[in-house]
Amino acid sequence: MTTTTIEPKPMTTDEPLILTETDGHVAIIRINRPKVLNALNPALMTMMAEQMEAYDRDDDIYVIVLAGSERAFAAGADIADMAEQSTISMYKRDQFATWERIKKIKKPIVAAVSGFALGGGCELMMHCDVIICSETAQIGQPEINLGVMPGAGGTQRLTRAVGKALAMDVILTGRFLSAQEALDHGLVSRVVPPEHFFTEAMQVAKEMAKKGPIALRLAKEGVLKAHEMSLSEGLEYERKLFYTLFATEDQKEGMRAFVEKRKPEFKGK
Ligand code: DAK
Repeated sequence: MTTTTIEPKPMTTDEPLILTETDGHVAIIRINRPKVLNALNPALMTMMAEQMEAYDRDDDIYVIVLAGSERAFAAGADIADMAEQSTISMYKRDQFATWERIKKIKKPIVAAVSGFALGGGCELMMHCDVIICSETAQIGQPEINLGVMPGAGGTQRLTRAVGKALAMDVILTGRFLSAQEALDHGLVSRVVPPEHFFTEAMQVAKEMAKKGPIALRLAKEGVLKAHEMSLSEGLEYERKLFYTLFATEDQKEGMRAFVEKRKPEFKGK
């Protein structure tokens, strides 16, 4: 019997795991492991969480865009990195803590998805708020082919998005959904031709960045609560968020601008 040891692909210091830039009030994070179809290793996930938290604290940033490449948003967690892990080593690494940090980002995140969004890549996509998808996207949770199952929210978020029957189909067979299927079942927000997926995501982010940043954050919080609360609790929660916005200057500005028939100038105050 031959034993194969699988080593994670070496990282060189001249290849940053993520690339970042800003455009006005929009921050862009690009996943950058093209040789392995943007497979997500712990170092990359930690860096992404740190960067998102930094943008979440930055008053000049209103919206975050998360993108991969045209070929792959992310083809999943790094299989080579996980292959020889044990229950105890996975437990000790506690990678879920990093994903929890991404879940807690308050500003809206727009995903620009093209090519593969698989396993952890699909789960990362589902952590985002608005999902702009190329016609070429292939979306799935193929962990079943590796002898495991989704671990970063796939069984929960996919089921809530597309319903039990389709979630079971995708998770138990490992098949990929096309972009159109994902759109038809409410998993993604918009589907556009491949050459436009990033520019469309930027346009959506810039449109959102014209709004009041506090209202954006609280509206995101309200929608996310819909997955966690009963209807009456959620409605009560929404009402409190709504009242809170009347303590902001942006509410006065937004409503006065409407009455005065001019464009509002929101300040995030
Ligand atoms: N990990 C590592 N390397 C990957 C990869 C992945 N997920 N996906 C692709 N690659 C690498 C390939 O090994 C190949 O490397 P070389 O052979 O060139 O060195 C390179 O990317 C190009 O891939 P292919 O040659 O396979 O390209 P094809 O176009 O033929 O196929 C494919 C593309 C996406 C259909 C295929 O690469 C594929 O099936 N990839 C694996 C997809 C998959 O099973 N994804 C789910 C992984 S499990 C957790 C959080 C999350 C998770 C787990 C824990 N915690 C918080 C603890 C999530 C788990 C997963 O995502």
